Amino acid sequence: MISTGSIQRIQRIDLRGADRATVDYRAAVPRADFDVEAAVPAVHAICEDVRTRGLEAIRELSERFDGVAVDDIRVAPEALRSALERLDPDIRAGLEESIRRLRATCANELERDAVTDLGPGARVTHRKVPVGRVGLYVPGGLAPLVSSVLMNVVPAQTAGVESIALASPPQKEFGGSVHPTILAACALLGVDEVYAVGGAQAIAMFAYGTGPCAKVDLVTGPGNIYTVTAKRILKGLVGIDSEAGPTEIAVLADDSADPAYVAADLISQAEHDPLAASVLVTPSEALAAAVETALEEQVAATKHVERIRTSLSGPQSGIVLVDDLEQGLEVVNAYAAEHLEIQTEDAAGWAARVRNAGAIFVGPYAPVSLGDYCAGSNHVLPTGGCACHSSGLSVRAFTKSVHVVDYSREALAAVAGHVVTLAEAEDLPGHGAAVKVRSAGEPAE
Ligand code: HSO
Ligand code: ZN
Repeated sequence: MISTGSIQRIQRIDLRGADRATVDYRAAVPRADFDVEAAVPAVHAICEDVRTRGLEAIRELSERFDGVAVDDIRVAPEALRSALERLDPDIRAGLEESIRRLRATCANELERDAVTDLGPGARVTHRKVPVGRVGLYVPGGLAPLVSSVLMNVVPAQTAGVESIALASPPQKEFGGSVHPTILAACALLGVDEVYAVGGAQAIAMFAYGTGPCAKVDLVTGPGNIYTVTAKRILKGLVGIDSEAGPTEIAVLADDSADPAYVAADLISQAEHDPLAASVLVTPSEALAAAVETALEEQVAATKHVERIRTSLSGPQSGIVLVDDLEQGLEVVNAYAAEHLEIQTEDAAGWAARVRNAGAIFVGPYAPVSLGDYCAGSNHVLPTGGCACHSSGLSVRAFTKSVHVVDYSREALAAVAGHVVTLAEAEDLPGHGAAVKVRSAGEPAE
């Protein structure tokens, strides 16, 4: 099924004529080698080190992995203030526009309490409660992802989270502090608890409560193999959002798509990481060929050409040829990409039929990079196929719900017989007794 493609070119995967009843589309479209299980032993050792030796371990791990000694892991308030003062005005304007759009969508996502009256005096309320304290992770890595600060903080603030801490790797060139643009974004949003700690040790710090950082209830944010693995290991001790690993883009396109747009969008996500995945799914041989040509031209003109070439020519990227858009839809639903673009005739119609994707971008004027910065949607999204069961960050990710049960004496009496019967059916008579004791001495009806 997998056909040609030299090491330097994007591979082609030909699914035309495949037996749709038996083909395993998930296996046919390969993913990056992002083996969380394989990283567990090393990351477990880091987490244990932080748990048992605390701040001392964090300092040593920062020296080892970030190449910088950090005395005070908490960023001083003055550093946050001065980063904002020195922020380039154009970057500030971009951040403010992004915040404005995110706040608008987040405000609209806020869920009300659901109050249900089940009879006179019988009320159940599904109450929405913000998580108390969250730890937000913002990667440093190959690029300081300042936009990820907004994507984490705005939904948390809109949900009403009272205590927000943020961690990002210490940067050698900034004296072991967090990247100044990230600090400026924190200051812009009023987040003043910021730690210069990266990788698995940051997730462990949040989960255990280490040094000056009190334990959090929930950790969110994207990251590399180490942070994702730490989240998997520490899940339970803390809540986590989805596992967001190397970025992925899938494009479902037909002859109506502009090959220059498709190529540019595939490149935009390949730019993140040599492990990033860029996948085009199309029934059009002509589009596939035109996108290959456009890729050749556009990649040569990019700044991070090596990284992009590695990602596009890697086993996790490819052009998937299908018989028709129906089959293409099956492929993209099975693949469950972090980002899915639909560049077809009637793009909205096809988009409505997608079940699995972290976020869907409809038509020629909704590129993924719009969503990365300024669409008003969130860019912290499930990767690695997790979009079939998980969602991206939103206000809901920072909100819990609790059922509040409020019954009067009469309302309890009205349903007491059923409770007693069901308790007896489960051979748990003590359950029934807890209801009967409340009607003892009441006149029989
Ligand atoms: N595409 C990344 C997010 C990002 N892009 C941040 C640019 N900056 C994962 O959704
Ligand atoms: Zn991006």
